[in-house]
Amino acid sequence: MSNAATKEEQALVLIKPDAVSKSLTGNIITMLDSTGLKMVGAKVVKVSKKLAETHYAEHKGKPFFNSLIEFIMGEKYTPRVVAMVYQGPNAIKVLRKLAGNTNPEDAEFNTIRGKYGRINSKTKEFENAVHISDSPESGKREIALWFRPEELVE
Ligand code: FUP
Repeated sequence: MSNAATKEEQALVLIKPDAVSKSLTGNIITMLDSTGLKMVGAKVVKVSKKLAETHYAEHKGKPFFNSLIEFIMGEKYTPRVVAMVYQGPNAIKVLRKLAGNTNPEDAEFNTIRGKYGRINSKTKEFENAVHISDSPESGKREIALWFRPEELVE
């Protein structure tokens, strides 16, 4: 019997180059783990142009697309992205609430983006620390892009 209240889901979580550069990886993982969800995959990735453009395909053509690609490829800070998969009941909803608003200036202070995100005063870009899949379907699509099945320990 399916039960929406306890749906087991997987989400791709990325700690982006801004947060990795600020040595926030540990703090962010502590916040992610405090949800009670289970980390089933983790690695450091240097993001290729192909991976960046496929991951952000839905934003192709938007004014911020090119800077988004450069940002996740590490051309502004470090080329290190920490990629993880979290799993558990309602993982997407729980993690996106914890991440906070896409615009870090609008994010609640107790969220990851509220604590650690900023709008870059020079470039006006959102440096919002994390990416979280926005639906179970995008979770599946994104996890398949970033991880091989044998890299996940469920
Ligand atoms: P989110 O699902 O919260 O990560 O947000 P989106 O998928 O809408 O956006 C992905 C990334 O595009 C954001 F993390 C930052 C960037 N973005 C902008 O720079 N400006 C915008 O207006 C919207 C998104």
